[in-house]
Amino acid sequence: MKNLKIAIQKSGRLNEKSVQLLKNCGLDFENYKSSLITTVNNFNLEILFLRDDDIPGYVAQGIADLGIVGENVIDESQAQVTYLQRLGFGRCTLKIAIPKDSDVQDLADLNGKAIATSYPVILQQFLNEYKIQADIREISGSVEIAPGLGLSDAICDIVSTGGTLKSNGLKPFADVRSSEAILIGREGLLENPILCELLQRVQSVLRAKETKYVVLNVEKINLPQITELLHGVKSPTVVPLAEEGWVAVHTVITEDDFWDKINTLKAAGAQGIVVMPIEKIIL
Ligand code: PRT
Ligand code: ZN
Repeated sequence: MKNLKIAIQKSGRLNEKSVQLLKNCGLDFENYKSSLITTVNNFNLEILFLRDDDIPGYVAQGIADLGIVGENVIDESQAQVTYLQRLGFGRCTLKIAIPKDSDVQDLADLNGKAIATSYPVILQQFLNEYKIQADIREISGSVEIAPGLGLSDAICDIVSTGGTLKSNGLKPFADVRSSEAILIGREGLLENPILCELLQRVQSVLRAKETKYVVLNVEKINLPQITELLHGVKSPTVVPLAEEGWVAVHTVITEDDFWDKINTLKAAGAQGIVVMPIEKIIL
């Protein structure tokens, strides 16, 4: 069968997690920083290492079959690609930010103002939506310094912690769109058996990331209460301990209500709680 090609970022914020995701899917490959392409030894896949901006276009043109890239970059490129899977990393928000002492108070105040950005397409769509006429100044990097240099009244840029804004005397003003890394594919690829296998593996890795394997000890008399609390998980495994009257309970807990559940389990008599990461969950 013909190999598929997946494009991932060569270096930058998405590189490490993209490589890690593919490795967690059981793919064996050398991550040579100097090469642009590598072949996976145990799967019908080649990996292309590209600048993130090039990935949507490569996938839309069919030069790569798949890609891992931020939604912000996909939208800005306007490339026609299929969203296959949200990946849960590279989370950030494209925001409009203004100098701390700016007179801009609501969106309408942006009328007639200059906004510096590397995302002119997305910003224009946002301004159109709110019927704002502003002057978009496209710059390719270090957007945060534009107001300080007198190049613009505001900026529109990616924010994650907000530290960069703060250190440049800016404050967030409006959210334009949120973004995370996405697995994209070229159109018409969905039936491909290599993709189906890869998607299944990616999803099992993501599912595992949201869950933890928990082992706890409990006195037998408290067991009904503990199993009741674990309602929602397929019946937990219960193993007798050497100490008379005690058992170990093995179960899986989801990340979102993790601490609540641990605390109620403790209150119900759970002791010696051990929490372990799960590598994969195959349904
Ligand atoms: O070289 P190449 O073109 O491939 O990479 P790049 O330099 O264009 O992109 P890169 O590696 O910086 O980011 C890749 C993707 O990561 C982006 O397209 C986003 O989808 C996502 N991402 C997540 C971020 C951030 N968080 C982020 N914080 N991209 C950029 N930033 C920058 C932002 O531009 C600003 O300069 O970080 C700064 C703000 O960070 P905070 O934490 O100070 O708010
Ligand atoms: Zn880039």
